[in-house]
Amino acid sequence: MLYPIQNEVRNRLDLSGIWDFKADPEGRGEDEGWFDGLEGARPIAVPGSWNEQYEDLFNYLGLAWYVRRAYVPAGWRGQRIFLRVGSANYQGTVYVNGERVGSHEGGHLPFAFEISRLVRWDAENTIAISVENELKPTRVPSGNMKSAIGAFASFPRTTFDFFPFAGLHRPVVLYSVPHVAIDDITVVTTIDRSEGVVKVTARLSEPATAGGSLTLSGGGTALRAELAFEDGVATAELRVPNARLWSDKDPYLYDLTVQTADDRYTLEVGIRTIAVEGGKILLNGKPVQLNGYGRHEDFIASGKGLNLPLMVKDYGLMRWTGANSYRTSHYPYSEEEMQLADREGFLIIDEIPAVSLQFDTEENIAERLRVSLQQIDELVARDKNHPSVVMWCVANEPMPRTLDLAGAGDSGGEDTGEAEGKAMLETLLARARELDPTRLVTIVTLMGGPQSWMEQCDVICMNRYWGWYVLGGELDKARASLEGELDQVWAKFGRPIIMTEFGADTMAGMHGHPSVMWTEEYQADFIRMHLEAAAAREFVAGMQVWNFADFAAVQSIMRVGGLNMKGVFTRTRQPKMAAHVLREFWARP
Ligand code: GCB
Repeated sequence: MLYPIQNEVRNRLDLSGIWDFKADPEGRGEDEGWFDGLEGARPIAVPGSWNEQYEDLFNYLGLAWYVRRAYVPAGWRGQRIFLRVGSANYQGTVYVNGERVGSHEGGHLPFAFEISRLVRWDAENTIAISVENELKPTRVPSGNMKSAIGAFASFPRTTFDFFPFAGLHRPVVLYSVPHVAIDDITVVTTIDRSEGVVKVTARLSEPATAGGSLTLSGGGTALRAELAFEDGVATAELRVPNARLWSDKDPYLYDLTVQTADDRYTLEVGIRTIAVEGGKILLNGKPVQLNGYGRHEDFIASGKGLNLPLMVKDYGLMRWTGANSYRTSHYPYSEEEMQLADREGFLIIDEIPAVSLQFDTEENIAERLRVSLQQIDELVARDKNHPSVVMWCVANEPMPRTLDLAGAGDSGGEDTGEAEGKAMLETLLARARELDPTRLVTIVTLMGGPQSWMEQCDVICMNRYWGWYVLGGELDKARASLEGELDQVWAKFGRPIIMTEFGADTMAGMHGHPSVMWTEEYQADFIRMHLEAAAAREFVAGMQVWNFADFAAVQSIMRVGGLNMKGVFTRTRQPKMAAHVLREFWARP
């Protein structure tokens, strides 16, 4: 799943822009041939969520159609042509010139179909994509669960705390490659004293025997190795003397080019290692702290749609607070985000959309396992070459049937689903580790959840809300509970701990002296308390505040105006007092 690029042998045409759009609540489109064009269509922006573009579509999660026409440039003739969708949430189906080409499920990862035989060279081509985002118990993440009925029910009925935005959220691109193309590249870097070792495996689109070359350039270095493809696969190793290592402080990138007789692909490569030793995470053999945020792809009008100016601005704001890290809570972010993270030196915990996994019936669990494994496969395939990605996260807050919030470590004899949960979660961790033994793997755990679910994690990632959902308003007691729990978990596992979430809803502009819940003062005190508790513990390897910015959640009595207000910044990116506290801790000269 190489990112489509433009060079002298590859082409790329971005179809972002205004498309025709029509909702299809009765599912008539396929029978009525909507893929040929939409009657009574309205204009819609791609990328973007439909929910934020039209008021009547705000809560619409059913089927909808996107259509546009495009020429394929004549210069692409003789090459293989693909249509690639960056993200269609949740299920996308592609039609070209009236023919159904294929479908993809899972809302946050790219998919591409070859359309060479369908392309018209002498006329415009009609490209249609239907997208459907129904909430279902078997999907990942799940919705419309029976258990969600009751006082804490939300609308729409998600199992997760963010708005289920729908649509084409990332660019749709046409691209072309030579007949025998470079299909995949895997880069693994290690360090041998002052040398950087770059091991590359390249795969062709055919099991051919062929020659090729590999070059690495940057910082005055230019290295070359021969590639001998057998059965379409070749490997080579380059040793970079006095390598300039990639890190959060110096995110140096080399250019790596794979060249074959017909094709050429260049990607940016950072030489770095990531490991764990005792209570420390080691980047290039040296301890590093992952300070930053849990985030969301979320903004007014664009919804979950790729928003490049916002992305650049957010990196600037994160840096301004001194952050060097974030988690792609709770789904894979755009490829453009990952590229920027490589460039800007952010350390990423890369997460699949397995948020709030529940362990109810055997059939549901089996289906969610299948989808989650698919998402791990696709995520690792997409992101494996990004130096910024240091850890795979295979689940956020899997849910036992009952919670042990007092932390007593027992559930009073009730069946919490611990065994089923453990089996599924360990299968997910094992898959990520098998696909990529060079990175760390983790599960982000829920307050009061079974500790046995952490056993196979390289890093213990904990979401904790001492002082908010538990002991709200009592920060002194909250601190004692937090410290007690951190010390207990460290004593038990002896592994680095990252607090992947801690936060307090805060209404920007609301003040209190003394500070009370929802005021800016309370959030500032809450965050200070957590950072102090962490600073006193060497085994705490990272602190990620929930959340970077206020974001759209679902409607419930917990979410004022449908927003989760735990942002350090407002949804329009103005700092709350807490931002200055973070600067004090993280951005000190
Ligand atoms: C959590 C979830 C996150 C929620 C957050 C909250 O534990 O992982 O998705 O938004 O709590 O604010 O309640």
